Amino acid sequence: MKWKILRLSEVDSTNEYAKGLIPDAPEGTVVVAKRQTAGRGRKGRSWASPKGGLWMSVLLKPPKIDPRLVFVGALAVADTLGDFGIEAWIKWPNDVWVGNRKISGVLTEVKRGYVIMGIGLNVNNEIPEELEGSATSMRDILGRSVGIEEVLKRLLEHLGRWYKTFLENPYLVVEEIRKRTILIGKEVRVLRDDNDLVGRIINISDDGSLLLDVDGQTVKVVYGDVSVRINR
Ligand code: BT5
Repeated sequence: MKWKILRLSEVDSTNEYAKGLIPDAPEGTVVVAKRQTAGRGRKGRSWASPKGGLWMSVLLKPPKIDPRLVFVGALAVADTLGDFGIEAWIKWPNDVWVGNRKISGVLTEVKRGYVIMGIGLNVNNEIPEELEGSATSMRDILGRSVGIEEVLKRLLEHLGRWYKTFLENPYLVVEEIRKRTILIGKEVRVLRDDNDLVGRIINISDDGSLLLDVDGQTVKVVYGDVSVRINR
């Protein structure tokens, strides 16, 4: 993939900005901002985006829209962290965690055949007080600041590689997600709009959905606006 990087010092949300570039911008356009004033997670949740973090969105134009594309972002982040000696795991469907703290989240949105893939990764930024205990950054883990340009470069390399794999065979991406989620076999609570589900994760199916054992019944949870909490 040939990336074309647009750099902004401040923006409301790189996803919104990238969306505004459709349909004129080519696939591979990357919007990076030093700071977001209205960074978003799923369902309008807010995403803390102070200076020092990596906040970016990438425009992709896959042959068809496939929710498993979000895994491509999560795998690329996990591999980037690995390059810096940080061992990360993926929490289905869109989070990257180090130990029991979230370090990154991926938000994919769709517009006119494009996928806007937003990635937020805590690099050297401060973690806001309300997220202390549940979030971490590369700097917190390594005990030193990290060159953000190096992080971006590696992330785009891994993203290009995983996207290529995805286009060739999306099952390989799901297979890798299975290996890197420590949730399989765990009791979880799946938070949904209508009703929560409590069960044990059996597996992630080939189509990317979560297979849950709820009182002996297999329930399929599709990628969407669900959050998974380990039920302790
Ligand atoms: C996500 O949503 O994890 C997707 C986050 C995507 C952010 C990127 S940054 C570039 C691009 N532009 C945007 O506007 N967004 C994308 P979700 O699964 O809904 O998780 C949101 C939850 O994560 C929040 O409710 C907080 O609990 C937590 N959170 C917020 N900011 C965080 C941070 N900086 N680090 C770790 N956790 C955070």
